[in-house]
Amino acid sequence: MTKYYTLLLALLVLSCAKNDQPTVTTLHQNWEFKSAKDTIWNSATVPGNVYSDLLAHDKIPDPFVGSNELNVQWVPTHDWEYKTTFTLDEKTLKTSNIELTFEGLDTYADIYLNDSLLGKTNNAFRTWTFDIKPFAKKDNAMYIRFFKTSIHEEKEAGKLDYVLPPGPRVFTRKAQFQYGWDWGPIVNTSGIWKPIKITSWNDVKLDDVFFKQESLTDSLASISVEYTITANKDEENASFEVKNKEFTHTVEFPVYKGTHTYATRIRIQNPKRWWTFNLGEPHLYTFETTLKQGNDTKGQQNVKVGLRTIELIRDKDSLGETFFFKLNGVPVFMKGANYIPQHSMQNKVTDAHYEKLLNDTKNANMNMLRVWGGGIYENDIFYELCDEKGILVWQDFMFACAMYPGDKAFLENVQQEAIDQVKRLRKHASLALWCGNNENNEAWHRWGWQTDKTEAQKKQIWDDYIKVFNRILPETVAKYNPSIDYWESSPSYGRGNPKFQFEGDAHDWGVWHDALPFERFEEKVPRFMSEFGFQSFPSYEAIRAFTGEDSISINHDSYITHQKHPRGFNLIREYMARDYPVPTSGDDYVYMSQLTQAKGMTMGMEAERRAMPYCMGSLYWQLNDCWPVVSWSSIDFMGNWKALHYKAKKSFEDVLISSIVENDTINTYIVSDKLQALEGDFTLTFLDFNGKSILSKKQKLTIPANTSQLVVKTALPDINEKPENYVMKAVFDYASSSSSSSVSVSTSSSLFYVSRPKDLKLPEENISTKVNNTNKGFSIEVSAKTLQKDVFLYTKAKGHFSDNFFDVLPNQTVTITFTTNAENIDDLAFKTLNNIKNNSALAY
Ligand code: BMA
Repeated sequence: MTKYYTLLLALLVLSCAKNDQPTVTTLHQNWEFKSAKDTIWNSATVPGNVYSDLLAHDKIPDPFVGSNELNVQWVPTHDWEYKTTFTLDEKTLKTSNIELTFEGLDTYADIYLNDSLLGKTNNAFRTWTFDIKPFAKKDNAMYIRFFKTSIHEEKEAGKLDYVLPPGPRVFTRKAQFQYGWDWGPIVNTSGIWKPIKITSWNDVKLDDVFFKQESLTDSLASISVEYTITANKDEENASFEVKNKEFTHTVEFPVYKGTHTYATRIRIQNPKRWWTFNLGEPHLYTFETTLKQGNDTKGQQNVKVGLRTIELIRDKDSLGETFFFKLNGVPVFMKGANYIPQHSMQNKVTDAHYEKLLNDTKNANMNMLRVWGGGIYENDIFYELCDEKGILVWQDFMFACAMYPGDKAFLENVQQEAIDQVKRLRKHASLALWCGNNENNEAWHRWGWQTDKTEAQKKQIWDDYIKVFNRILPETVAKYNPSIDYWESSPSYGRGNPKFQFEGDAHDWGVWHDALPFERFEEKVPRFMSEFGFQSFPSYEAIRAFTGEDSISINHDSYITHQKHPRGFNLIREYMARDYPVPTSGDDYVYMSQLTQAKGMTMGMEAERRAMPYCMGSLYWQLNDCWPVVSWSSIDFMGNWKALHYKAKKSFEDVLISSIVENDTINTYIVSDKLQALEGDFTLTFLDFNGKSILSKKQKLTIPANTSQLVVKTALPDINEKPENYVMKAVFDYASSSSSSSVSVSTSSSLFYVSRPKDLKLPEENISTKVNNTNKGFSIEVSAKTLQKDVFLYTKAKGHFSDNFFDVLPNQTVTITFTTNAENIDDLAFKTLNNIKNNSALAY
């Protein structure tokens, strides 16, 4: 009988349980926009920005095509107005709280609801929430006026008796690259660039949940679950539940009026750690958290949590100071690149773009990206995908190459921005470092910015720097995200200070900006290279996109805007001529520029990896583009891999065979990021270009875990052939020594040429290709009787080659897949270094 009543009671209680969570709706419909100087309203897309709205109505030409960028510069000289109408139903109007949240407004905006001024905004990186209960009606009208940034910038500049370098952008908290960069157009957007939400709720609301890892050992993880609640009044009883597959943890607690953060502790026995994908599994726990009052659910959030420790280790040593990351206690060499925004108009970046770019990152064996400080704090999806894929993130605060103001209003604004962003991003297992800024410190001390300033002005500017980067930002990180290290500025030293080689992180622009030979990368290896780069032309597709012409031109008018670096073309040519034939035709030249970039950059990556543990990071400049352009990127705006991305994939493999000629000797290294020792057979074969073996060596090797080791020395005279006539093939067949129960053998290999590519006596091109259909596109068999160097396959069909810019050894067949939706690739063509003729007289 008692059982029966208990069951009945339980059913009764359950049937009374109600879902009383806040109602959240987006406010993205019916928007219209116009210039404040205009009278006619046109439809607008929200989230969006004024450029994409103008484009949609053919009011501006596409700024990415030709030199149109120059013709759209009137846009930020106007104020822009946006408006919409919306209705609220009875139920919403009856709730005790109605809030309006803008996740991002770009930038200076006055917001009106039903003719009442709700508020003014001045920071595109902050979230703005307004209580709209007093203004809300059944039928509502919203109006936002965005003021041109120059109004504020001129006003603030006028308050100072000095000019803050490099110019007005320092006064406005928005993406700095939109004022123009040496790879990006001036597209100074304004508008509602992130979602708008209306949230209505009664009594209590669950605002936020943060799983703060307190301690982590192999046997136990202790986590403080911090949950933030807003309540209209003190409430007696509420409960907070944390649930996953293994357990349910519930706490009862009284709720206090206002917004407060409460905490409860959970423990996980034998926790599974989160690792980067190359060292383990990026394991994420999923928790369901629920706020209840009685039986009513007041809020619910599902949270993914990765358990790991990550530390930046800076220890003084005999040479300087270390700079490396320990993940779960293990020193990890960071391989990766610098990431910039994917589009000048952020609303055009879809989830699919994030997915593709981060897959491309992982596929190139990169375990870290640096989110560079001149762009944006990325959208949640970026970090969620990094968590899932096991890619670490070095996160800059959004300050770059500038000296910023230090007045009270600016500092308060920055403070709030930092709180918003740190609280949002601290939830991600991928987050490895907070860095104050990009190159501000370096710029102030070495870019001649102090010359026109008085002592008092210099003091003021530097004091203001200290306030932001040595006080506000590190204190915010220490308060809200104490488990993550803060680094004041990247780099610690630029190439102008000899210390760059011995301590901290380095941006070495000796190659490129100082036109030093690529060998510089081998001569001066720093502790952690956080930027180094070299430009190339993008894909034919990207070039066609901005020239509007089918033939591939390297001297079209549109390069006035699509090559932003004043000496860019000269530098590309100068370096090309050092190593490669300088071709006559545009399409050959583009191909050669990509090979030049890939050669120099991989020389850097491999020198840095060979130098581990002295050097523990190689992040090149730059992963991607924000428009079609000649730049330092390895993936162009259309998503095509340049030669660099294919070759970086190889140079970043966990087990790398890398060689260098020193004192007439080829020194061959094996660099292993694996956490187990490796054992196997190592073979070196020197082949002439017809396939004849000149010299061959074989030996057994054991490579300790996580190390770089010189394994073979080969004196050049012993090879008994001129270097322009042979290639060295190295193969390491290995098993990891701890995996004896299920021994799986892996192979690493590399090809190495002693001569510069232009000096090689390559045979004539003799490639044959065979194309077959597959279920995802095509497979292409590439065969040759003699050595074919840097074979580049291309077609107008949109798709991805599994490998490209590869060498085919004599009598070898290489099978490449081309993933595409295209029905045919009848136009498939190839280039090879073997048939490119030098024309050093080429003018462009
Ligand atoms: C680095 C970056 C960028 C710039 C790049 C190439 O210093 O931080 O500012 O685009 O150099 O010049």
